[in-house]
Amino acid sequence: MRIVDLRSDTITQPTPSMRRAMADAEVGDDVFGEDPTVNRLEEMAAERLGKEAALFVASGTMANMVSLMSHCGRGDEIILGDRAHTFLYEQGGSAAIGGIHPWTVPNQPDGKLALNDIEYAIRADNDHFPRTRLIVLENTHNRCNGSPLDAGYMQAVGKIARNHGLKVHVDGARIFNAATALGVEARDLVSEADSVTFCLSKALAAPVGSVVCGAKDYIAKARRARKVLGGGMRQAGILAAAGIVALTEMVDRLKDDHDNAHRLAEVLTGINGLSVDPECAKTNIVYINIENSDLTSQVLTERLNTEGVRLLPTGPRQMRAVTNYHVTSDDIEYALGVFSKALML
Ligand code: TLP
Repeated sequence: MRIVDLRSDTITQPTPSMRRAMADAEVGDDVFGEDPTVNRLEEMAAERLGKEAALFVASGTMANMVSLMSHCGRGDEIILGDRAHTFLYEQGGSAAIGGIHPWTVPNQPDGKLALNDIEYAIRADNDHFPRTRLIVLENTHNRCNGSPLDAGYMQAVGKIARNHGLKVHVDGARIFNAATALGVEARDLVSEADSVTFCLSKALAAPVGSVVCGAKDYIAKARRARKVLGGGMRQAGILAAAGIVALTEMVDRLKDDHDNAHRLAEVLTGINGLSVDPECAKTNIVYINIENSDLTSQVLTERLNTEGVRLLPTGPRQMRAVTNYHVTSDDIEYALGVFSKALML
């Protein structure tokens, strides 16, 4: 059966060139700092994001955890969006593991935090309060239609942070999607950020891994945090080799994923019983709402799945489609046909 897997871009399999690079990778013990392939990936990543140094870690969740632990001590507070991945989907690790208190402010539909909401959330120096240390942004914003946050906004948040002696962390799991959609370099989006993480294992199709980028002394702290979380990997060059291919060969093709997402949104919005805002499909993520109250996302995704089209239910009447490396424009047309059929049942 034809499969069109739109559940996530995390489902992507390593490309043939990644598999070759992994097989041939020169490796060493990375906890000793002796893995040449990991070192090369870290240098490349730092350069791409305009930072001094970088650290290869196991996952996006670990990248965020390590970053937060390196900025904050126990009892410190972070300001982040109420739809942030770090808040919703990382087991509350910042509090559970780092002792870090989250203050959430509402994410706007485009993934931004209103600047006056950020200002309002910054604590005064008072014995009753935790100490505000960090503002966390997500770019692109997964739960807000995969929206890219533009450089002007990122700079405005950076300015607030500097005025109050705070740091800025960017969960840039899909920062290259943001840069592609906005027609800028990824480094231009994070020039004001003290740390930025990005995922190799999502839209860039590597099998494993994320990278934390920042100043040299910050990355030295992050290396310690990674170790205590059990993330010191040894001959990790096998994985980093795929990451190098991800950075060199997979960034330029992201526009195809965005075009496919836009096409999907554009046609689905015209189908009776569904609502999608094609204006919101700026990167590779599309949220589809079911307007017909008798139909649940569980039932509709099961119907689609019987014809090989896989989506993720994200609410009782909401589903998510994420275009990715394995999905062609032809697959999108096929998926659209399956949607029409499934809604007629
Ligand atoms: N997102 C996954 C799921 O967890 C929802 C997905 O399929 O989109 N930051 C952002 C913005 C993410 O979207 C994700 C993963 C992470 C961090 C965590 O990355 P991993 O899964 O590598 O720990």
